[in-house]
Parts: sequence; structure tokens; C-alpha cells
Amino acid sequence: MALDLQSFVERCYHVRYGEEVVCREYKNNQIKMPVHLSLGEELWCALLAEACPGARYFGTYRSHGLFLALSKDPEPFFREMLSLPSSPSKGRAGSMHLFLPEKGLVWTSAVVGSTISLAVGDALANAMQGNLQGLSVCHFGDGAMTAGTFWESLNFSKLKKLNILFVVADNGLAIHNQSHSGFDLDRLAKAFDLPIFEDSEGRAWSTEAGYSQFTKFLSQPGPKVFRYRYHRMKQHVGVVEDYDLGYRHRPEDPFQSDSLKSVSQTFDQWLGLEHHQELKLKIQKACDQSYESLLKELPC
Ligand SMILES: Cc1ncc(C[n+]2csc(CCOP(=O)(O)OP(=O)(O)O)c2C)c(N)n1
Ligand SMILES: [Mg+2]
Repeated sequence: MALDLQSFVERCYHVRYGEEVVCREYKNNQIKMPVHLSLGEELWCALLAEACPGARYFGTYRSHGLFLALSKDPEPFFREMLSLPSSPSKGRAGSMHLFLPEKGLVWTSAVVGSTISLAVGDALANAMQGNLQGLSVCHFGDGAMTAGTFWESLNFSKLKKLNILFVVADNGLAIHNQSHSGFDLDRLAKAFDLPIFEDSEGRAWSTEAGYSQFTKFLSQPGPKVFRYRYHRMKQHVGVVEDYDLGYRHRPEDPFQSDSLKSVSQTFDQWLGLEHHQELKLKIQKACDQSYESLLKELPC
């Protein structure tokens, strides 16, 4: 099936504008929790939401992107950010433990690597129940590749032929340290005999042929590995840039520094300039308005 261009773009902007509200409002102290932003991962969160209909997703503390891409609705997101009793978790989950099962997001966690094995359990349940179409997607950072559970999960999934997608969101960093982005995933995948798809420049979504290769890759039964490389636009936790700390530099390449902004012309071509601009403004306004109106629900 072809990529639904409009829906893909909408998902991207829900992530971007949802996160922009968090950045703008954080100083006002209504969002009372640490936030790990998904700015920079929009395109791939949207891709996963589009390409795996009906899948069940598991994420990490950095899951605003998955949540907004899957929900295409800022309201439950901001209810969580404001810890409102009317949020999906009744105000208890916060930024690091978002979930929204009706949209496929089963669970996310602050414990690095922990949701990888939960996704394996989900895939095992699918296998035991004969749900051959069911796909479990675990989305985690490159730092989690050092966790034993990652290796054990690859091994067990292969052994049991589980239908699971391991997604490595590779920003080359674990907090302030260079992580294992140079990690030879190809060798690893070969060792476990797993198909692998690598994307650093949008090859999975930017052309019809690329998307078709990606969906073909996804349709293979059994475990598979998808790695995308992206640039984390803000500090590890928090809402500001941290290039001044000196452990990394702002990339010169526009796709590297802000992948979503850099593909704006592609979106113009896909949707038409006018419609694209209208859509952006509509989603931006919806995010701003949603946040503003939920502030009224905070106890005085
Ligand atoms: C089991 C465990 N060990 C250590 C930590 C502390 N910790 C929090 S984030 C992080 C780095 C993770 O990097 P990565 O998986 O690449 O995710 P990213 O933040 O880059 O998205 C670490 C080590 C933790 N949360 N859980
Ligand atoms: Mg990382």
C-alpha cells in the first residue's frame, strides 16, 4: 500500500507542534515533570504509525513522538503533561510513562531496555493465540543496545519466530556520551539471522519505491530490526539546546540539524504549497488551543 501522504504529514506536525508547546510553556511550571523531547524524530515516528496499522507499540521515556504520531490528537498528550485526573493514566503517568492502548501505544518506561522484553512478551502472546497478523513494535534508543535484555530478546524472538519489530532510534548519544551508534548492527543481524532495514536520510518514506521496500521488509514474518539515525535537537532531558556544553556540535547539514524543516519542500510537492501551509497552521493552532483550554482544568 502507498504511503498516505496527508496522514504522514499530519502525524509529523502533531509531534512538532506538541513539542513546541512543551518547550514554550515549560518555564511556567505547569508541566511538573522531567521531559525528554522527540524533536528530530518526527518523520520516523510518523512512519512507524503509518506503516504498521494495528500494531502494538512499546516505547521509552522519550515517547512524546510516538504518542502524538499515533494519536494525532494533542489533547490526551497535554492532559498527561499537566497531570490532569482526566488524562489517560488519571494523572499518574507523566511524560516518561505515556500510554494510549486504544491507539496502539501499550506502555513506555524510564528504565532503559525494559520495554524491549515487554514487547517480546506481547509478541509471544500473539503467537500463542494464533494471531499471525499481530505485530509488536518496540522503539528504544541506541543506548539500550548495550542492555542484556536486548540481546536476549533478539535471541528468544528468533527462536520462537515472533512477529516483532525492534526499532533502534539512533541519535548517537546516551545522555552526554557518545553511544554505540557505530555498533555494527548488520553483523548482529546476521549473527541472529534477522532482516534489517537502515534509514538515515528518509529512504523508508521519501519515495514510493523506498516506502514499498520498507513495507515489504515489514511484511516478512518473524523478528526484524529497523534502525533510523536522527539528531536529538535538545538536551537529553529538558527543553533547551545544549551545544554550549561542548560535547557535541550543531550539525551543518540541514537534514541533520532539523530533518522535518528540511523536508518542507517535499511536503509542498506532495500536498500543494497552499494546502501544506494550511495544514501546518491548523495543527499548530489545535496544539496551542488544546493546551490553553486544559490550563483551565488545573486546580487553583
Ligand atoms: C536500566 C537503566 N540504566 C540507566 C538509566 C539511566 N539512563 C537514563 S537515559 C540513559 C541513556 C539512554 O540512551 P538511549 O537509550 O540512546 O536513549 P536516548 O535518550 O538517546 O533516546 C541512561 C543510561 C536508566 N534510566 N535505566
Ligand atoms: Mg541515544
